[in-house]
Amino acid sequence: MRARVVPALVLTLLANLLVLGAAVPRAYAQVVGGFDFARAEVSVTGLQTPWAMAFLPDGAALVSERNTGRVMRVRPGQAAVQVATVNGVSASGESGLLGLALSPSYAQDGWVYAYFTSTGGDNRLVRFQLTAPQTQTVLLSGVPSATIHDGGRIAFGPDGMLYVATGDAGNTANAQNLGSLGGKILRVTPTGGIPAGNPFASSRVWSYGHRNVQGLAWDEQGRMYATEFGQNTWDEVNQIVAGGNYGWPTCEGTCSGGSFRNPIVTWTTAQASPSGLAYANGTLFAAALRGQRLWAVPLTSGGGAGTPVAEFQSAYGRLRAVAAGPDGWLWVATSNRDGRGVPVAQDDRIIRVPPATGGTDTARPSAPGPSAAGTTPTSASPT
Ligand SMILES: [Ca+2]
Repeated sequence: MRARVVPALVLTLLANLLVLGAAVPRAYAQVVGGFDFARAEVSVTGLQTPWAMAFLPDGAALVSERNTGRVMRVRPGQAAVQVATVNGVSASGESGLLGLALSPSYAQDGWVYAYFTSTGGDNRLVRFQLTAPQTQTVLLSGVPSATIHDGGRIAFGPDGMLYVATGDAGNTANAQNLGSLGGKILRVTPTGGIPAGNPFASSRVWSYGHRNVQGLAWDEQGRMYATEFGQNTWDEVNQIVAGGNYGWPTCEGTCSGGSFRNPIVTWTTAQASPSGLAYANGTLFAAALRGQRLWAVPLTSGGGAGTPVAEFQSAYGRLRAVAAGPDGWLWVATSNRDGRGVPVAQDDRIIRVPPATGGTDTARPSAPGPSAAGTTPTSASPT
């Protein structure tokens, strides 16, 4: 009797699944990580290689432009306004004006932090206030620079310290050299000093063995994550711990038997080449350059990764930055004018994705149009 009932049940279930599958609207399938990708909007256009976004108390975003050295203020549906220029930016290849962050107490102190490749031949960190934007104080200098692998993301952690992602600057030996600031994630005080609690004595180094880190994010439990570009094979998302050695240049991707920390996610460099990273709703969002997509990575309760889901695949071209906005929307910036993309007239753009539960927005009816897919690699290891 059971033997007959079970197949019948299975058939009924299968039939229901087929019907459901046919009835499920496309929009439903595009709700990922709490955001409704079917309702994404192009909110800002006409930027020149935006690299980082940081939100002001009034909801506008400051955006760094890599090649111009400009800091722009943007609001959805409005033209971008230049509010500062970072002094002494040297932009070449992947280098230039990169990371941007606001003080956690911005409303009181007004500090804007920027990380850039300088005409002095290093990568450095400065801060300034928008009321006197040309008065810029160098907080940290001497980070190795090159036309490739400059890292560049900066972000304040939940501990109030500033984290600075660097790259090996094309010299792989920097990554394992604790005396070099290259190939590291650094942790510094809001004035660039060495905070209490760093893992190595008298050092700004928080983690090492990195090739090129351009994305930093923290989950609700304060766990830290970073994206990292692989060389030819494996890109990585790592959970970052104090003093951790993430393997480069000995290990790319996952390696067994060593003392290195393995990534929680790997992708081929064609699938990803991940730059910016954001966290929202139990999910990491990684902006992929060469992969031309936004990866959503669900996190497990233990801080590991579930199965990543790709959104925006080839819809907007190369993606550089992603941030969870104070408006509840997910903000994503393109990088189609960086010399490796195929820009459309509106580029570069910021696309916003509304939260899945509501977020009716009437101000910006702009319809996103897919851009031309494909890139023209200009270096041996393009990202
Ligand atoms: Ca690694």
